Amino acid sequence: MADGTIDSDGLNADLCSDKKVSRDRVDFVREEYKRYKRKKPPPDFSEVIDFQDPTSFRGHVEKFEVGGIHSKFGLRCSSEWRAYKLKSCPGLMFIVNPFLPGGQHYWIKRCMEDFPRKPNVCNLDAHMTLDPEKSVWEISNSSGENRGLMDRLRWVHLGYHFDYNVVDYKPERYYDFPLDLAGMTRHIASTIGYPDYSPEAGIVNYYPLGGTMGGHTDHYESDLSWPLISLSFGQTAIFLIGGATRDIRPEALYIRSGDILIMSGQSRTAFHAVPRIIKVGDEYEPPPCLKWPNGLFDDKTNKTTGVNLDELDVRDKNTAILDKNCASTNIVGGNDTESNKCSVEEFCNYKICSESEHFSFEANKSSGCNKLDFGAKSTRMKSLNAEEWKKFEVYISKTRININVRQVHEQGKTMNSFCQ
Ligand SMILES: O=C(O)CCC(=O)C(=O)O
Repeated sequence: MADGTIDSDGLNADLCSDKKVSRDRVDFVREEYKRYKRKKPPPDFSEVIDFQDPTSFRGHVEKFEVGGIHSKFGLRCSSEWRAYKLKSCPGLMFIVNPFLPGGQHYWIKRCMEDFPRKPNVCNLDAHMTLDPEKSVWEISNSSGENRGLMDRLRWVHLGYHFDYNVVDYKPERYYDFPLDLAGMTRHIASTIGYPDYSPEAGIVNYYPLGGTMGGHTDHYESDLSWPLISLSFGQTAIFLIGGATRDIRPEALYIRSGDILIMSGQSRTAFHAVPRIIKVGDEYEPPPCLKWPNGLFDDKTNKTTGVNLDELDVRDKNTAILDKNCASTNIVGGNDTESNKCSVEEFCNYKICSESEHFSFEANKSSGCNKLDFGAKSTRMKSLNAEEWKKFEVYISKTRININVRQVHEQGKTMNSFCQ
């Protein structure tokens, strides 16, 4: 997380941590940040690396293969991921939207309806006392004086909370890390070579269209050898990634809805920033991959018309576009025939949540830990249907959501091991 959190309307000033660059050295992080933030005249975007068009940036990016035969947590089978490294920044990995149709909808709903609620701490706590029984989303949709509050939400902490006042994590402020998010980020980490990853701390950033995040490094975790996993949904960002010091000129990348960025190795402590959010599509429209009918199908198959969504067999349709070797996850407690027949709405509710419950079972089994339970509360959600999605769609058509997940402690000293 940045010491300077999202800067857009004065709610969170950019307190950009490390501006101490000696006079004779140029602060390229700041220079590039200002360049890409500029409104008039707008910057030239031709140098912004686009992982959707890797051939045009061949000198900068390099494809790498990831193994794996399971499609889990709303993600495609990992052997199908379009995964890249950035040559200038060792350890930085970029996965172009690996979400299955419907997967992004699930995580967006989680970020809007579920994560911004007590006991999680958010930026609004500094300004008001939030109803502990309601999420910010619920308050925002009610008729009271705080109607529209969601537009002022900038960040929410998950799991191990960071305290900006003392600029450190506080062990007494550890709440259950969301089980499903833990499962998904463990799955991602293990796919890229970190099978023992323990997601402990998360920050969900909510960027309005004018939102930015100043240049910073994330170095407060006591063990920096674990990757930072960053998931983005909604509007597109320009993301800057530099090096260990501000006098290394950062490269600019596009991060679009569904993209996953991983900072590991040297890149884990590299300077980075978000100077600009770019509106995609028409005014009240989300990015195409988040429109309800489009979001449920693969654009290659383009089977978006004339299909009864309720009867769609998600797994069959998806396997049609997946590699033949790609097995569907075994769902604990569900018989396979039944899981094959889940409807689109149930995809979120049933598949991802069942996988989370399985994960919780495995996590607890291995740690023998029941007290903190590693976020083992059931995450089963109410059904998400097209009608309900419309409410989320309005918000995501003017917002970028970023979930940033970290392991804080070295292995064996994770929060799991504190619960005796
Ligand atoms: O929004 C992003 O992509 C980056 C967020 C970030 O750098 C942070 O939370 O520290």
